[in-house]
Amino acid sequence: MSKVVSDNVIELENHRGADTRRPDVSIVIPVYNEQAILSASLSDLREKLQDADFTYEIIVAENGSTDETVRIAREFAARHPEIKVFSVGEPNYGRALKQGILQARGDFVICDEIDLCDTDFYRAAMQKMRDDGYELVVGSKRLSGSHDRRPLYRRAATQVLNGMLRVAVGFRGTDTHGLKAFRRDALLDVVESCVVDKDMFASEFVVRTHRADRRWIEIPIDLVEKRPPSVHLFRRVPNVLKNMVRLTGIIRFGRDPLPRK
Ligand SMILES: Nc1nc2c(ncn2[C@@H]2O[C@H](COP(=O)(O)OP(=O)(O)O)[C@@H](O)[C@H]2O)c(=O)[nH]1
Ligand SMILES: [Mg+2]
Repeated sequence: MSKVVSDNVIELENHRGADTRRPDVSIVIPVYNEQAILSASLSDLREKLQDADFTYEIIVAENGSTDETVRIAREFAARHPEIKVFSVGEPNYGRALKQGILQARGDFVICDEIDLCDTDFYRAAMQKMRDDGYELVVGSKRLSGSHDRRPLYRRAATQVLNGMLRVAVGFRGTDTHGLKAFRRDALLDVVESCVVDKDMFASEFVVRTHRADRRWIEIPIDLVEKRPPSVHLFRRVPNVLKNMVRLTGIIRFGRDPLPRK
């Protein structure tokens, strides 16, 4: 089992394995009940990264799966030292992503999803960070030049979320979920300052980066998912709304209107 060192720090299962050099890039992938595609996706990703001009680790950030995900991930990590796995607690996308980022050792962090594994984004984002000095690169589904192949109701949901974020916390971009890449040193303080979890952590991170006037940019992506989402959109709505209220209170008024007990 992974060892929980403190609330935000988890010791990864094979962090102390053979591969002790710090990689250029840490790829953080939250996973939940992904037994159907996990092994094939990780194999495919390793293959696509064979000619990358950076070294990397892949951090599989699991929580709450009830299927074979954890066993498959551990077996994979046992065979490949650049793959790390941790698995702690209840299903919570934002918490897994944040913990994965806090464990990352690379100069750059790329946040991906197991149904995407978009290495074209990695290359484009690395160029923006290394050559043009950007600190955060968001892969946006909503820019001109992007292709969003999801069903209409999910594209509409992204627009509704963006609209709420614009009104509530002054969001200035076109997307907060999904693919992101950033310079770890430059944005670790922003990650640490985030307070909401689940689906809204990713939005809070992007919004706080904008508000802190860091160097950010959005680039278009071609979004092709390997399968529909594991948790239905409508089941996520109550938490998104609750965390939107919390985020608004904290960012605009410096106070959590729904403090946790
Ligand atoms: N650790 C963790 N990962 C999750 C959870 N829910 C979704 N994920 C992962 O987050 C990524 C995106 O999830 P997906 O179901 O495709 O939802 P989408 O972002 O709306 O497309 C995938 O890699 C999922 O396995 C969760 O509760 N915990
Ligand atoms: Mg998806």
